[in-house]
Amino acid sequence: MNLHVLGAMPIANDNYVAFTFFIGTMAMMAASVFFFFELSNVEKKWRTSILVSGLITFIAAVHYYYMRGYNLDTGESPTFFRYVDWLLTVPLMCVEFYLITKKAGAKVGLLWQLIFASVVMLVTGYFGETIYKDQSVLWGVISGLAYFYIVYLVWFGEVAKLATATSPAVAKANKTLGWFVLVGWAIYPLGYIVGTPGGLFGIPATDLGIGGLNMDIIYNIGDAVNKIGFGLVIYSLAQSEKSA
Ligand SMILES: *C/C=C(C)/C=C/C=C(C)/C=C/C1=C(C)CCCC1(C)C
Repeated sequence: MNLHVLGAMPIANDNYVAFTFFIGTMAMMAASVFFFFELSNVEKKWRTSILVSGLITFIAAVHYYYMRGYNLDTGESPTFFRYVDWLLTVPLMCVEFYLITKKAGAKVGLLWQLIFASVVMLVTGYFGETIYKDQSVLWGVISGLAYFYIVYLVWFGEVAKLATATSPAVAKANKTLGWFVLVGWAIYPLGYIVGTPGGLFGIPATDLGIGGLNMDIIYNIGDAVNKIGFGLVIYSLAQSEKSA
């Protein structure tokens, strides 16, 4: 594979997919610089959380750089890079939940539960998008179950309980992160429905009236909203507790 990773190839005016990969790269890079520089601007107890926010967007920036080149070169979805990126960044988002609730006694076991559910969610989604395309509905449903388990933990389970026990500011931040998981992460199954032949439980995306949308554009929007948004919630939590 000979990728245009240096980006010598121009983006055609009407190539919206390539454009969102380009903007995605820039947005992730800018967000990483922001989080890394702000490390010195937050209290010590928040530094690891802000560092993880920066790592999430930095890992995404590197993957977006490659995905952008791959997509320009082949015109195809960079599914492999996409899932490698998610497999690294989504568990790091789980680490964020663990870090903010650690003070109230979050155990490493809870972190592993979150990470395990996220890996199941992503690996089954990868199966449905690549190896077992014909059974994309089945794999999408299994992935969805793991997704709802994460939603449950954050909204009603151990994470929610610990967040309430930590401090009002952490409880509030956990609520906001919970909305990101419930609404922001729901963007991804939409991309999956649009991009896999099974559609929604066998209804093709075209019949749902969303067939004209592009899977990569939807995933790219999801990543920008969720990776940068997550980091900013953690950042404002750190700022709100600055003088406390
Ligand atoms: C930074 C990347 C993030 C936050 C990625 C999140 C990805 C998901 C929540 C994906 C979920 C999926 C389903 C719930 C069902 C269909 C298959 C997936 C993997 C797209």
